[in-house]
Amino acid sequence: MNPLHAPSTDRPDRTAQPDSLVARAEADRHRPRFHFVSPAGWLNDPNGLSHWNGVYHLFYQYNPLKAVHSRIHWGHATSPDLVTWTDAPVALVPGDAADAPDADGCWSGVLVDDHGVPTLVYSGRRGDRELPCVAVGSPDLTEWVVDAANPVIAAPPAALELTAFRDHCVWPHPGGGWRQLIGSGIRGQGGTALLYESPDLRNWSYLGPLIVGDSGDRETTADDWTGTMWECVDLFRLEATGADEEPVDPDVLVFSAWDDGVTRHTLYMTGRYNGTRFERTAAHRLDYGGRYFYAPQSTLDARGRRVMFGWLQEGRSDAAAEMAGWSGVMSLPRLVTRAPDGTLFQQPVPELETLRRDHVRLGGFTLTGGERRAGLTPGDQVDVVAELHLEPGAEAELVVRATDDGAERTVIRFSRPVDPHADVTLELIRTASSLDPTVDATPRGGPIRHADGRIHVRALVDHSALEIFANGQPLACRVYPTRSDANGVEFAGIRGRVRVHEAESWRMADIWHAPRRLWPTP
Ligand code: DQQ
Repeated sequence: MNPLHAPSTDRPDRTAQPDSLVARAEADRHRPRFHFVSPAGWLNDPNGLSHWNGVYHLFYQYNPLKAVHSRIHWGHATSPDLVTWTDAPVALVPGDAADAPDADGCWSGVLVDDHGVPTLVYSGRRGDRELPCVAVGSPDLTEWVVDAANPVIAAPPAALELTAFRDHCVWPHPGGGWRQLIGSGIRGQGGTALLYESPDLRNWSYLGPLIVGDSGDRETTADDWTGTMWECVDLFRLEATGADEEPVDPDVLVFSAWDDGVTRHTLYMTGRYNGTRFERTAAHRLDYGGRYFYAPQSTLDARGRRVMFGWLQEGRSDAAAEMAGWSGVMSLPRLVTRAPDGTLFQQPVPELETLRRDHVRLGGFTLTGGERRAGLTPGDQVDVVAELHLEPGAEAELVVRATDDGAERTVIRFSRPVDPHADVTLELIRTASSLDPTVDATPRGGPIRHADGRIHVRALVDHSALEIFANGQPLACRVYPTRSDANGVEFAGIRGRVRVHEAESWRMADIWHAPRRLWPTP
């Protein structure tokens, strides 16, 4: 049937797939209830993120057959509000014919509005090669037909020795036509984003590398190492909030640093896109969870907000995920703005507050070394917000998913150095998060900007998914407590004096109510 392989609703095997995989996934206590997850099977990157005719569309890398990364499809869900989601039919299915350009998978890509025609640009995988492909959608975005001319770029630029060539960022060029970035890496140099132009999304001319990283400028173990290939490049303009003048570095280039099959972490550069090159000002870590917030994609919604999702990878073994029947969590949608220092400021979209239930508020209190304070909503599905003030030299913890005896506890620690001008350090300590010795317990963390030791912290706990925001700096991670009573939430003073001005918490409501299908119908 290829190269024009049919829209997903006509494929013969889809209803035959046992929805018992869904039942298995739903039975897993580690499965989040207010984050987006696939019906079952495997989920990785967000794709095609868009706000189309007032509806948010989230596509994602999906294997409905098994919780393993293999023969990837594009799952699809819609939302009126970024909170609740309705499954839509699987959008892209790997081509049937052995020589189809996407016979071995429909890898990551984007959705663009081609003069009213919804159009996907994605990486078709065949063998161990990925090449750009295009698919055109019905007006309601539920049916997709791949282009007869796929792949629309026959090969990577011949003059370059590349480590990989995949993932797309596509935007309309102000002068007409389109521009595209494809993630790549130049052997012996570093990651890169290759720039192309096209009049029609089908015929592309190579313009050159937008910017090339230097994989030799850091230890390969550094948490800001730029890797040997950049996956899922995302270029967008973000004006400084409230600034009168245009900033010198209005543009942001997000990429996921990859190395020889290993997903390392996500970074971003601030700078200026001048039409052919990206003039970089600075580079930063996007999320202190490292690989736990990977391959993000963002879109501008109708309200002019930059909304971003990322993939929260698993922290348990492949075998454990496969046994559970599902793998991969989509992050909560984040609003991305600029902090006054030019770095990104990230916070969950305010719409998520509609899920809050059973409010508990603790008035101000002071913690000194050794003191503990409980009283917030316990649970494996909670939203906790606190305003802390750490004096120089002080250290305090917010502990979540804790058993009464402390056998399991996940510790979010803030330490302020004695030097009052130094950053506060955020650490996520997972050594006691789980009694299961096979789950990842490596530490995560990073520096937090602050004014006089003030930290606004928000921790969203959703079973195995944990997202922390401290003064707009995020840390996403995964935890797998084994005990059903690992629900406690408390503050602990470690040293010095810490004032908690206010602390609040809520139980978060489920977003999933109706049974889900591996192959959703319209
Ligand atoms: N995941 C996709 C690729 C991308 C990677 C494959 C990033 O397109 O480079 O599922 O996680």
